[in-house]
Amino acid sequence: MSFQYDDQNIFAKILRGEIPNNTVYESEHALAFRDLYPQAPTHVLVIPKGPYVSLDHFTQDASDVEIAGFMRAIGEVCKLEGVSADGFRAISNAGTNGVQEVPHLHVHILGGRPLGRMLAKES
Ligand code: DGP
Repeated sequence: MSFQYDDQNIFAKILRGEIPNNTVYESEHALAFRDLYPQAPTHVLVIPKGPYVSLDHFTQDASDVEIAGFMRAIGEVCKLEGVSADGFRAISNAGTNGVQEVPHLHVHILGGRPLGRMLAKES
C-alpha cells in the first residue's frame, strides 16, 4: 500500500516549529505534547518525527530504529505523566473509519481517571 503524506498538516507544522505546542517529551525520533482539547486529566499526543500518516504507514515504511524510538517515547511519556500505576489508554485513530482528524501518526495517551469501555456504541 502506498500512503500520501500531506506536509501541511498541523502536526507537521508543530514539528517544524511553525505552531507552538506544550511539549512533554522529545527525542531523536519522537515528540510528545499535550492535546489542545484534553479528554482526560492526562491527554498527551506522541508523534514520530518522520512523515507518516498512520500506524500502518509507519510500520510499513519506517526503519526499525524509528519504530523502536517511537515506542520507547510512549513508554517515557507514561513514566513522566505517572499513569503506569493506575493505568491508561493508548489510542491511534487511522483514516475515515477511525475518524482520524490529523493525518500525521499520533498515539493518544489518556489517563488520570477511569476511562470507561473502549468504544462508544454508535459513531
Ligand atoms: P485524531 O482524531 O486522532 O486525529 O486526534 C487529533 C487530536 O489532535 C485531537 O484530539 C485534537 C488535537 N489537536 C488538533 N489540533 C491541535 C493543535 O494544534 N495542537 C495540539 N496540541 N493538539 C491539536
